[in-house]
Amino acid sequence: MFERKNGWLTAEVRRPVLWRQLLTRNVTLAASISILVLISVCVVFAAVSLSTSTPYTQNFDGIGTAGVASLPADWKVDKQPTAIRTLGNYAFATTVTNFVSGPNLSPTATNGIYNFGSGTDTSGPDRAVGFLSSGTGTVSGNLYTQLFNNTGGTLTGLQISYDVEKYRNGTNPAGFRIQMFFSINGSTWASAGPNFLTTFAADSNNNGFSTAPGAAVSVNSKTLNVSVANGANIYLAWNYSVSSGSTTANAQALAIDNVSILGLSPHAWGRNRGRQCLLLHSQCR
Ligand SMILES: [Ca+2]
Ligand SMILES: [Ca+2]
Repeated sequence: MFERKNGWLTAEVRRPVLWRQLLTRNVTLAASISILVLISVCVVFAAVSLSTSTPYTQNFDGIGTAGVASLPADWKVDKQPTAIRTLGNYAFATTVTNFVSGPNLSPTATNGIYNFGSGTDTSGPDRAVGFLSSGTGTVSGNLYTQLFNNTGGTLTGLQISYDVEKYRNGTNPAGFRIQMFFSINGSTWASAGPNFLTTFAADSNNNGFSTAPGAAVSVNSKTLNVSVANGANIYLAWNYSVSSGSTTANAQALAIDNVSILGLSPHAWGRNRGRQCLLLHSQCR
């Protein structure tokens, strides 16, 4: 029987009840915190993990041959209807392409985001993600990726390689280009500079290529000097657009393929002529 005085539990009975209530509250709180931490970790790790020893690589060959193809994890795309040479926001970008093509891209092809196949068949295994402008649409196309530094130390830069592939000629006199950008938040972007600019001069027609791509230009092991704290994100974006001016008709179709990204750290050791050396300081042991 409970001992009650004027309807209240006595101190002897209330104490264990209070302890039980406190214990239950603490267990609930701890569980809530654990779930929050787990969600936070999942959010933070929803990005490509960088390494200072093994480059992250992406060849897009896993996206398949559908027109509406899902991009690899942590990659996004968008197209700007009116904003030339302009990037969007990673958070609001989409994860799928619009069309499939490859060889023989038509002079009257629809503007948009393309899943391109190389070779003589649009369903070939070597895929690339690219864009085609028209006079009135996809005046910018952007391919984005979100990266995460969990190397345990601050990165002083990224060593980046990729190929820019051309899937259609274009007579636009300004030519088209891919310029890479970077961002710490996915919405405010800075140009990665001339080392990450790939331009194509105007062509004499708007034809595709019987064997695609008709041209490919490599950006090979270029260093992007950017400090990335341990635990921080860094975003990259490849912007496709007319090189200058505001006329976007008669566009060249360009795509990105074979991306490689390595984190650079002053404390990363590598081998040089058989010796262990600090990569950024030429200090060997
Ligand atoms: Ca390719
Ligand atoms: Ca590929």
